[in-house]
Amino acid sequence: MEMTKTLGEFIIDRQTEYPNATGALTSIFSSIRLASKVLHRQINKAGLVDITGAAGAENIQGEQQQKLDIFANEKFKTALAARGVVCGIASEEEDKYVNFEEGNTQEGEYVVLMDPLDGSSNIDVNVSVGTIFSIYRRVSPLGQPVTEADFLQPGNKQVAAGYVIYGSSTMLVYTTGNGVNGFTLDPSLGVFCLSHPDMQMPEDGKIYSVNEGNYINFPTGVKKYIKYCQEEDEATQRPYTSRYIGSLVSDFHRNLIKGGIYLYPTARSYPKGKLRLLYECNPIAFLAEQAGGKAISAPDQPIMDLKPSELHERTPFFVGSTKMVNKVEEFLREG
Ligand code: AHM
Ligand code: MG
Repeated sequence: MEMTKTLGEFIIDRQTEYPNATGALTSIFSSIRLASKVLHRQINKAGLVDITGAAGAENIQGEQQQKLDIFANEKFKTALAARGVVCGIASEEEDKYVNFEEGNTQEGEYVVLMDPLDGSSNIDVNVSVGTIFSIYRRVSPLGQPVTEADFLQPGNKQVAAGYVIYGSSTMLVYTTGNGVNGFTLDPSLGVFCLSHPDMQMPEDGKIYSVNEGNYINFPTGVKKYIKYCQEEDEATQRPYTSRYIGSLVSDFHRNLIKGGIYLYPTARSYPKGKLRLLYECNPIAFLAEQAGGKAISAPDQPIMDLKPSELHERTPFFVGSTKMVNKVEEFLREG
């Protein structure tokens, strides 16, 4: 077997490209890598955990069995807290941000925002789920307690972002603003290997991904775009193909590789959209743009320019191949 570069080697190589690098980011990636391997192992036996948990969902010590999303949150939190370079995290699973430095004198320069187990409703049916993460430099002074403002930064301030997809194989895909690279876990070695160097999202695509069950309540522009996707036209190779897993990481990952668009507009149950700006949309938007794609919340409104006002803020989300996002933008503009 030809040995490819491991994620660890790749990060060290890249570090020399940044003259003032302190190694802190490398350390954060080590934490993420470790936690994702633990999660990979747990997800792979999720069906078995369900069997043993069936009788009252308690384990042998009489403790309540942890749901996998809580488990994921705890593992990532612990791994990120351990190295002293992250001053706090915000997570879809936590009401408030978590200060890692309470009662100690660490001087973590970075904050991490994450959705530890996105698409967790898919776990019960053995469908892919993911972890999404986003890394920022803190804006509050070092040595002071981390503040909410450290987390409420626009996506264009992200230092790095990525996801782990626990699919037919487990992959870690990330960017530090210098392209997108994908690594596949070799489970027998426990090592992520560079399998998808310099990922590029096709400029155009033929796949649209949306929960069409919400159609009746979609804005008019979105309804028209969906009809456009379904119409026959030889020149543009329509009708397009509809693919929707209901797991953002998996839907985005497929569209990143094959070309496509993912839409989560406003809907009756989600008047502001369903997806979270900080934990889901910003990191995915960063990856999309770094791979040559595009992400908006409305016409002429790039996701990463939005100024967040609260941690769990939601937004409509349109992300994918640039030409497809441009097209939906046209329809949204016309209303
Ligand atoms: P979650 O963070 O509660 O798992 O919700 C986010 C998920 C995304 O992964 C997915 O794209 C979307 O919700 C699916 O929503 P729906 O079931 O409404 O189509
Ligand atoms: Mg989520």
